[in-house]
Amino acid sequence: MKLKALIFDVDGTLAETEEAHRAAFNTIFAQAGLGWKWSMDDYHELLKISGGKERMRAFQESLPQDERLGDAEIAALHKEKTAIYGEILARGELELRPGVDALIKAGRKAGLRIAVATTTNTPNVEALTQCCWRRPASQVFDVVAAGDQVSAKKPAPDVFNLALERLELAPDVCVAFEDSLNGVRSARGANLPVVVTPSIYTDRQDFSAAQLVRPTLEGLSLSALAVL
Ligand code: XBP
Ligand code: MG
Repeated sequence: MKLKALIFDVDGTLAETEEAHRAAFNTIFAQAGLGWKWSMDDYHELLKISGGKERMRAFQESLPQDERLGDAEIAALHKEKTAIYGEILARGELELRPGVDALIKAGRKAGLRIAVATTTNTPNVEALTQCCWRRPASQVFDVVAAGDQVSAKKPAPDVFNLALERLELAPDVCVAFEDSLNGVRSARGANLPVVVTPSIYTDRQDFSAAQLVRPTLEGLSLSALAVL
């Protein structure tokens, strides 16, 4: 295949962001006096639900009806969570996963387009590029397709299809990079070959539908991707 674009998932693939997300969620729960606190074990289960607002809604299903928040309250809390997540990333402590920057640089050098297809929202993508590249997302990626721009989040294929639409490319000249089963299902649903690098919260998931599973992107060549 004549490879023309690399399409990256964000959370768990570009960087191990989910501990920052979990800290931001727990901070807003405490500030709101909800008495909710998500442990790593809780979050391991909750991350099977794609999307922060959807995750909060799924979590409160286990609570008595009169303790559940309405959609407007969840949306307001999630907006605050996004602001806190941005503050956490602004500390500049988060690093890209091994091999990510080298692969993006090699892709750029070979004239490939670089895109993002993520469940998280555009402010969080911006926070990550500022933290890890010290640049706006528009200077790191040619295309950003984010969860707040599609009606159905992963595992639906919508966000990868949006990335392909904006790239004006067919899936057979692109490769997707993911860390989760939801992400693999989304990429495969868009007919994209997908490379998986399991992350701290997804390492026990089933990646049999992926074309390649590697611990990290280190040492992955464009020629190896072109034959997927
Ligand atoms: C992972 C997700 C997101 C993040 C939290 O997205 O499912 O929901 O956990 O971000 P990705 P939000 O597709 O990049 O792996 O709170 O903004 O949803
Ligand atoms: Mg992910």
